[in-house]
Amino acid sequence: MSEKKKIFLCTQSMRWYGPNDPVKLSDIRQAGATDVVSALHHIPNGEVWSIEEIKKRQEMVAAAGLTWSIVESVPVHEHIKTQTGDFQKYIDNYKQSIRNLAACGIHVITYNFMPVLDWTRTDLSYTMPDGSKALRFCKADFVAFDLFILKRPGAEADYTDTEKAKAKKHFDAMDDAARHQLTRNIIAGLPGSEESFTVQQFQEALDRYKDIDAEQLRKNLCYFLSEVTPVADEVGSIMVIHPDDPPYSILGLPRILSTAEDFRKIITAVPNRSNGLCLCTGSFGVRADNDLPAMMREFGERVGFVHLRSIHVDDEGNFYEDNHLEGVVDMYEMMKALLEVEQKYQVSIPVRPDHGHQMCDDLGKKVNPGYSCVGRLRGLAELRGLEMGIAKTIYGKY
Ligand code: DNO
Repeated sequence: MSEKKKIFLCTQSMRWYGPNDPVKLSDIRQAGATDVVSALHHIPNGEVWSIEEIKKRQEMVAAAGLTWSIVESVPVHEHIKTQTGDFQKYIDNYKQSIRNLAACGIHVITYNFMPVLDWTRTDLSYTMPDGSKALRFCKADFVAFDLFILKRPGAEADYTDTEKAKAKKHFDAMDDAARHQLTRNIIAGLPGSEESFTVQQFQEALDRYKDIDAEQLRKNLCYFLSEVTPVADEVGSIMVIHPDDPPYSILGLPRILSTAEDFRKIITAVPNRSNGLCLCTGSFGVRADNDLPAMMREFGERVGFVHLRSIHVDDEGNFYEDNHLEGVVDMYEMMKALLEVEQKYQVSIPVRPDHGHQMCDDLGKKVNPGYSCVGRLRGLAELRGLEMGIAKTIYGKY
């Protein structure tokens, strides 16, 4: 590499949920991030984000010495996913939001196409050996919810006898409070998901997918993309889709972004350059068949945003969120691939430490699960150090 060539590094960002977030913008600045990932959660799903509202948020962030450069997420209305009701109107509104964001200089838009639920966990305060709290997905608890609380018609057919027996044991061991908590953890909406349900509303929402299989859901996604990506191309923005979390079918729902092959299908159907990926290492990483550094290299420029997180996974499909440099994700190889792509295309890719343990002074505080301050600060600090070590070793600079 010649001395004069510029070295491209990651844009270090952190998520901020807006004025109601218990984490302050000054905390994010002190954590060392330069950029903020945010969304206008107060605007109802499906409505246009006006320039005025975008600017208001942008000014708040700028006043703290930070830049709002990534949206996570402009939510995709359920009617667009199921292609029912007013879906065309919601698509038109989405296009306008893309234009308005671009007019304000915001060009990275995260979204997901997971039916009904965004990300799913069963336990929001799993105690780690060091006393910090992690988010966890326990398969048997999830199956217990499905079979004995939701009582979803046909659910029995989705599980083996062993899984059912284990779920029954877990269910019997829970008191009413534990069952209530489990239900809330699954359907009351984790931070960032724009929907929240009662058990009955939840079953109704699932029923809307009765006749939609993965093939149909993919078609609906590709239709949506064929409408919005020409607008994003025109205004120089990128739409980055977040993978399924967890990366397999749950509750009989179709899933269409759990593997590299899934993303290949989406970009083959809609090759527009703004059809991008939010490479979430924690979501894809739950599957041993996802080679994350290889995905980073293969999808290259289409990776418009990276969530860096690791997980501990066991043989039964349980996982908990691990420290950023531990667990099954090889963060060293991932960061190397990320830096390679940045040099190859001469771009700086935004990354954020995804989630973090609730720890130190945050224990006992009211926090958005996964989004407390200190755990993410630890994550970002570790990731920044890793990046510096690799960049200095390979490119001689940081
Ligand atoms: C969870 C997040 C997701 C993500 C959406 C993107 O912590 O990664 O909620 O923001 O799926 O639309």
